[in-house]
Amino acid sequence: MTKLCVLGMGYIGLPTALLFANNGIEVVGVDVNEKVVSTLQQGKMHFEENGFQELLDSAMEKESFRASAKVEEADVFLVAVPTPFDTEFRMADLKYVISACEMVVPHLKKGNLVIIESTIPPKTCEKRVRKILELSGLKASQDFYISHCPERAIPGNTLHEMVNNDRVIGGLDKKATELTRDLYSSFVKGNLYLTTSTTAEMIKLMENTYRDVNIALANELSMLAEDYGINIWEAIEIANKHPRVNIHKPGPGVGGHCIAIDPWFLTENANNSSLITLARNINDSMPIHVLKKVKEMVNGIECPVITVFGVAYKGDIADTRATPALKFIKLAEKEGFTIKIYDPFVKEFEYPILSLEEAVEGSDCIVVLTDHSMFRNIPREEFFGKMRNRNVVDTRNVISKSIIHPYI
Ligand code: SAJ
Repeated sequence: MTKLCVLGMGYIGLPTALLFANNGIEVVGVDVNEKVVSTLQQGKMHFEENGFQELLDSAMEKESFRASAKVEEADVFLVAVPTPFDTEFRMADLKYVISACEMVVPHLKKGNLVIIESTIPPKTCEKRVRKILELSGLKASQDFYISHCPERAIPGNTLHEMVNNDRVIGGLDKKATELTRDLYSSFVKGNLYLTTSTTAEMIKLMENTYRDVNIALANELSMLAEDYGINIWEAIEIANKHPRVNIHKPGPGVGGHCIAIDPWFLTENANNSSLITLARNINDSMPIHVLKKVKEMVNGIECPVITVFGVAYKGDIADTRATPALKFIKLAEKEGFTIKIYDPFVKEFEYPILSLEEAVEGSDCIVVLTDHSMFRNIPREEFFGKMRNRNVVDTRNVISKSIIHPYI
């Protein structure tokens, strides 16, 4: 039986480890956070996502998964640690990837395969990862193998996408690519596309940059549409009937740990990247634009109270990482506005989360920042509750027109 050691028991590393463990691989899940390790050792998840607990239960039952604070000898090492964004230099911060690779070095043996799933700038496997692992005295592509297999699953539907999405596998050499393909074939039902490590690194960043640039375009079009006094949502819907047009959705900006960050990993080495940079700046500035609209709505009201609907970075999830709502709230506070928040999914946030009733009581404007589907079904009386002034700014087009008409 192949033995796999997964470094990083987070949103990606843990479900990946559990999928392997449920498909004939012996897995050790390693994390530097002792609390995470002890929670997993007790058979419990340290965060919530659909289907994860069941997968953990079944792997524990099969005795094919165990959590540990220490890396140990294995046939394959899989690195799935975060790659934070270095805000000062606008580049990828590889500290966790580097330290995970350093932890593998003392255990590396001939014939081992090391897979990096973490998102990394092009050439990282070839230059950085290889150099660290060769400190073991072994030679890459001769004694051991390195590949990149970027994750592509969307938060909120992780398990389904991990199993069913096509994947990209890029090795430093052909053998690394083939060994990685054979391993992932154990649970991936989608196609496995084989390429080089640098191409795989580039593909992952291109995918998220494509989305970011397209969202920026949608945001720019929505601001133009406001100037022309037209409904951008209707315009996009009709434009997208064209067989070769797919305009994305405008909104209050881009959040999450991927799309708002990954484009910078591409531009860190480029001289000629003005489009990607411009798109990032447009998306980052959207909370300022939303605040401008709110200010117009509450103009003339003394000490306005603003109710934020949704602080998750996107609909139907509890994740608030890099949410554009936070920037909006901070800017609105600077304006002297009182902020009340309603989010039926989010339990932990920098600001208190209120019930719907409390959040709308005394409010002068509801601003919808997240497209939670349940926002569509709130009855009109509960939606407005005891608001002081019935103003609504819906940045996501989620509130039914029959509710907010004729207020916007
Ligand atoms: N958003 C818009 N308009 C849109 C689409 C999204 O404003 O038309 C906003 C969302 O509200 C959210 C942000 O963009 O704030 C990102 O959301 P998302 O659903 O586009 O993506 P993520 O960050 O949850 O996951 C992405 C996915 N990448 C792509 O779809 C190309 C996922 O497949 C990746 O695995 C993930 O990044 C990752 O880890 O890289």
